Amino acid sequence: MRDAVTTLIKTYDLTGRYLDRDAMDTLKSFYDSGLRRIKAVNVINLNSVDIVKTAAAGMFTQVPDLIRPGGNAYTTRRYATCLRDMDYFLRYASYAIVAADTSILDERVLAGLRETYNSLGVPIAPTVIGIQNMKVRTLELLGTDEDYSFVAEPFDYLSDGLSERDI
Ligand SMILES: CCC1=C(C)/C(=C/C2=NC(=C\c3[nH]c(/C=C4\NC(=O)[C@H](C)[C@H]4CC)c(C)c3CCC(=O)O)/C(CCC(=O)O)=C2C)NC1=O
Repeated sequence: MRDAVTTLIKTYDLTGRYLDRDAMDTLKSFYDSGLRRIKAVNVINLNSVDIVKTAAAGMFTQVPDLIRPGGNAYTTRRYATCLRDMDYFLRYASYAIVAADTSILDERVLAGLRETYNSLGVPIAPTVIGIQNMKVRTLELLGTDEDYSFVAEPFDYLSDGLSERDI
């Protein structure tokens, strides 16, 4: 797993360059947003149950067939597994937020997930709705006093990675 600084250094090291003005801008923005990243993750930690529950409730309202007989989240076991998956997405999103880097999502979450979901009949589109609902709820809890726009990134990255849309 990498963070914004190691990713940057790796890029420059590959071509044997000193860090230039662009690199300095990237580093500055990483350090400037550091405290806000920690605050955002703290809010996620304190409200993880709320975020997962609210997002799931929205998802099941938007796609009610999921919890009807024949739906993939029907039965207590599958319902609980669905919420567990959402909790995984949220926890790894919080790691990506402190790292300001999405590589951990490729390595620990997205690798092979689409194939697993396809083989188990877990529908991707509603899962993406659930992930987006978590983003919305997290941003709502954070409020607008400070710039928390970076919070969207890991949720969008997970959504795009699952959908295999171009990112
Ligand atoms: C940390 C990285 C990680 C991830 C992401 C992960 C996901 C993951 N979700 C699974 C199952 C599942 N995932 C879901 C999820 C859903 N069904 C729906 O209808 C909803 C749309 C959705 C919730 C949003 C369900 C219901 C299952 C069980 C499917 C089954 O066993 O039939 C499985 C199969 C094994 C198991 O049941 O545990 C994996 C590996 N495991 C991991 O280790």
